[in-house]
Amino acid sequence: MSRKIITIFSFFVLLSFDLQAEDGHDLWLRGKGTNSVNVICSKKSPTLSIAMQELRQGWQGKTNEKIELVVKSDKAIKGDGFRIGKNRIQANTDIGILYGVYELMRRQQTGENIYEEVCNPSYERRILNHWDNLDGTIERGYAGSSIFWRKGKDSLTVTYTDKQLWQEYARANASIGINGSVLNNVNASPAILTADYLKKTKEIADVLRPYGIRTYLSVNFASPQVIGGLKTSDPLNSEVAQWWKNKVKEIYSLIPDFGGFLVKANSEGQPGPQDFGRTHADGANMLADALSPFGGMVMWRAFVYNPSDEDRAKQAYSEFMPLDGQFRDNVIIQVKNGPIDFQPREPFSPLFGAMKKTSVMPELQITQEYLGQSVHLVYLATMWEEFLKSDTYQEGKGSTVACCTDGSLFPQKHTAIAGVSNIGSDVNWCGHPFAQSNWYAFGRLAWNNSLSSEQIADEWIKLTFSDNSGESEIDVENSIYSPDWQVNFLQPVKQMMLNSREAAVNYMMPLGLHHIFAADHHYGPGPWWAPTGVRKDWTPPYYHKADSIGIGFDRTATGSNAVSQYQEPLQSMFSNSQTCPDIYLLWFHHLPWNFIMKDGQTLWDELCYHYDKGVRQVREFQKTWDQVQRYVDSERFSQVQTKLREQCMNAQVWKDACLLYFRQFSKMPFPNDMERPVNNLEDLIKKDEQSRKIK
Ligand code: GCV
Repeated sequence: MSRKIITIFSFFVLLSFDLQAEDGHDLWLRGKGTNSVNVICSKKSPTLSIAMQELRQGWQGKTNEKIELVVKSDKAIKGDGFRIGKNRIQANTDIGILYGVYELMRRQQTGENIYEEVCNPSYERRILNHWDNLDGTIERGYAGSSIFWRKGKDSLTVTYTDKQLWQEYARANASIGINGSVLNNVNASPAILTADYLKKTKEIADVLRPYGIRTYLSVNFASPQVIGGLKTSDPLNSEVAQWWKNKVKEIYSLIPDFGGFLVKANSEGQPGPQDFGRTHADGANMLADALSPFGGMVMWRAFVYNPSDEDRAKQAYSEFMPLDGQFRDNVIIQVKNGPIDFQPREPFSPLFGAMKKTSVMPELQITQEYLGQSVHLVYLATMWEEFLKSDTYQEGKGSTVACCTDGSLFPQKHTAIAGVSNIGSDVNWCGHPFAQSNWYAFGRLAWNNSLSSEQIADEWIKLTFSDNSGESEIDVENSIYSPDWQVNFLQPVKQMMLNSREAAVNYMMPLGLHHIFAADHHYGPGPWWAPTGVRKDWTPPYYHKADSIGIGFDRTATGSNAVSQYQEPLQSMFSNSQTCPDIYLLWFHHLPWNFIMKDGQTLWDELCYHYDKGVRQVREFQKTWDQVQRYVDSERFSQVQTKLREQCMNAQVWKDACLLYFRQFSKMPFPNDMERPVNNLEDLIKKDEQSRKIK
């Protein structure tokens, strides 16, 4: 029987039998080899053994084909990059070979062309930040508990099962090019630097190493006092500096390839150099000096803001710009994508491209703290693509955030990108089957920051949902998926993913609104929440500023003047309500309810239509998903179906809560053709208060 006939036959078999249930644990690495392969490699190492094993167990090329793995330097290949061809992978490093193997296998499975090509990474360091606490909880984690730490007397033991899970974790990361893991929360317990925890860190590092993953730790700036018994943690005190040097030496004696420290200092109650009258540069440089003899890095976060009169969106820039050029070479400033805090949409942080004499790295949030957590289907690559392609204009047109951070525009000593992980102990790692796509997309963009969100979604769907082990959908000879599968599954699911972030923006906070979440949990709406005694910059009215005149935060020269932190022509474009893009309108402007938008609608009507559209978009996602049922195993199908139902109810609550609340100020009617709210504002407020009491 020819392959094509088998494919068609299998397709009908597929229609009549349920696909095998899948728990999602295998992520995008479900492909099984169908053919044998002859792998030749003259060098030996643990990493190369993994590369050979991966090829043998996953080969989907022609049977008995020969493939050569060659570790040999080549000027065209940078860092851990590789040269890929049908029968040969060449790299400067062993890990480069492993990356090449994963690339080759991905292409075999997705039917992408394989021709001779050099693939180099956009960033030297591609890092996951785990906000895992040492008691096993995860700050902003929605997929179970930590895979590294746990509570109680067993917290420091390491079992065979632990090691197996860490290995699976490492493999998944390596398959998408991630090469670093920060193992603990940025709100760091000083205990992480005690001997027992360092011993456990070494055990983790030993498992991650063959997969090319370096281990990093978040550190608490007050550690010299808390665990070292010193009277101060002043970075300019010689005893303090010596304490850190000794600690770093101890770490490297256990973990020779240790990556370095991540530091949250003088932010949200964390200690830092300013507690001793010193600057962020003083603090970062002291740690950098301790790490530098061993090749370690300091990733110093710019997420700083205080309850002052200055607009929160301006504070990181005000704090860090004057320090540009004062940091050691092995310090890199880690900046969140937007100036506030991982909102569904923010303009890029003005620090990107502005700090020209300092290495700067983007921090993205993979875990969906503000995007429906593990309930809402929101594919984040579209947001990250928008961010990376944002033009800062810092060196003229085309100075995108990507170029400003990957070393192509400024001679950054180091380049890096971080993503706050969405991984936990849940069997499918991420809680929502589609949240896996965000982990995947982060890795792919960190490797190649010019990839499109569409291409990444395409790859991910093929790897995650096709039944390629049974040849039922792939014509192996031509590596092409059946037209039916492409038209009726791949296309609609991809479209749903690509629309999902904009849908969330629509039903949560359209037109540049931001941070109108219910307090603490950041899940549902809470535009009303402003109890007395709470920091103003932690309450939604600080951000939406709705009143009888209008809505939005005036960040033009008549307001906080945050626009002045952007380069021209952005400054002028954002300042003028006629030229400011609609997506950022209420981020930069406080506008009257009857302000006329570019499409001729009033601002109030436009707001209503956006909320309404968001709800309708999720209803469409439900229909799309129901229509693809026959292509998905029942376990994952019903999981997603149930979550979409909840997302739809949540979207309705978002719309009703925000519109009913804002209408108290606008006093304008809902547009005639808009679906009416189905909830009462008083009930929604009461429910929100009750949920806080239960907590
Ligand atoms: C780890 C936000 C989150 C906090 C987080 C903080 C940060 O404020 O809500 O949970 O703390 O960002 O990035 O440091």
